[in-house]
Amino acid sequence: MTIDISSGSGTLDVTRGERAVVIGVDQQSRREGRSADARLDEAVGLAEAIGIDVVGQRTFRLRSPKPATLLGKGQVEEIAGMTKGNEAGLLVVDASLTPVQQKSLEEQVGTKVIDRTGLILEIFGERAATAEGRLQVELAHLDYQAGRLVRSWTHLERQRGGFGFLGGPGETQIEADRRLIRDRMARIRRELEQVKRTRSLHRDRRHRAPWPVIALVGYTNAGKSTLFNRMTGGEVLAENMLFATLDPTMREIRLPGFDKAILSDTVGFVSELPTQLVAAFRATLEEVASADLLIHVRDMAHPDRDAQREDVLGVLAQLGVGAEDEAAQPQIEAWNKVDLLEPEERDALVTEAERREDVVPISALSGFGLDALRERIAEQLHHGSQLHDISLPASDGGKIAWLHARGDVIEQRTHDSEVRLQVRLSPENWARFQSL
Ligand SMILES: Nc1nc2c(ncn2[C@@H]2O[C@H](COP(=O)(O)OP(=O)(O)OP(=O)(O)O)[C@@H](O)[C@H]2O)c(=O)[nH]1
Ligand SMILES: [Mg+2]
Repeated sequence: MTIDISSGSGTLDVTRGERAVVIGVDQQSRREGRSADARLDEAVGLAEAIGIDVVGQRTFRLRSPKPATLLGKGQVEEIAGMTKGNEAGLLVVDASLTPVQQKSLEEQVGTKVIDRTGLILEIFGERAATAEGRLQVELAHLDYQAGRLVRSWTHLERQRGGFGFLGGPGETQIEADRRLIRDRMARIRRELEQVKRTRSLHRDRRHRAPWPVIALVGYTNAGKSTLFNRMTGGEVLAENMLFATLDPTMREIRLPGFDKAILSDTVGFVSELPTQLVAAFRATLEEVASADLLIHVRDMAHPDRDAQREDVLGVLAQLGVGAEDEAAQPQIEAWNKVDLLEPEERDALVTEAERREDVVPISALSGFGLDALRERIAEQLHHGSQLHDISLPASDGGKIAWLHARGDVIEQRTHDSEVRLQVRLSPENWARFQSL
């Protein structure tokens, strides 16, 4: 793998229209509850999301992973036959490859090879549209490369027969590369800090208004942007393409009983999201963390809908907005795409949803269920919120700002050095306020 630190483009040199073979790896222990076919389809979808021309696809079953190539010898030969026969210049392996495995496969198959993490980084690198998004992707990418350098370095040491050998030419080069990467990462982190400061100014301004914020979350391609457009009259890109949305978008929506509310469309989640990206997108998903309500949009017509739900909850937990968190915001599940279901299954879901408070069956495409969803959102936002009379020293600007951010400040009066506020707060926020 070549490392081009100067360009800062954050790509692994995959070109649009490149002919590729996509390989699924069926390991019994991995990604439980998913069908191998749906998994392979998702990997093909990821490849197509950056314009790769998928000319062959197949899942290989793996009994025991081989350290050198992951797949067995015969399997690697078959794959080489597939890439040759299809004139493919790229092999996408839907698994996590060690640097050594990636390199050996490149040699034995005779094409470039990228793994799932590399593929997802490619997509994010191509899609990120805002300055912050681009910086975060680049950071994630450098982190990925740095990891690869460290590992190939220990590999080289092993080849040289232990740790006693210092100062070899290979090591010097790798050390130099690592320092370049570290420097560049430090610079990006500083730039990100700057961007974040600007953004939080914007957010403070927004939050000072007592409008509730609702964030759409969900697996990629679940229909978040379609729902967002339906509810806001907006024109966000909604496409049958994985990771169509990368940067969050906010817009005003109308809700019964509210002057105004803000809906936020966000990046979709995917299983085995590279850890570098979870860290990198935490900031982008601050919209989610600071929202008053989450709507988890689910594609109920997808065969792996339950495994996808687990993935989404897992990522939310990693972001610190998991359901286990006591102070977590309420969540509603929007059971989307019910128009695609057989009538019996649709009826069964509708019946189940009627019994539950936290679920609304919808079709973002046809508009079915959207009025019910609006009502449920309004109910949840009002649910249990109460008026509190709070007195604070006028010097406590932090807490006063917090109340404006989290609550609906009805009245605020200053007497000498004391500020009296009348604030409507949800029980969660009241508990949070008391522990400030
Ligand atoms: N049949 C049907 N298709 C839907 C429905 N909602 C969305 N879709 C389709 O699903 C695909 C994905 O929709 P998006 O709104 O882009 O999904 P997303 O969740 O924003 O996806 P990412 O931004 O990639 O995470 C599009 O082809 C939509 O037309 C629905 O209720 N029924
Ligand atoms: Mg979207």
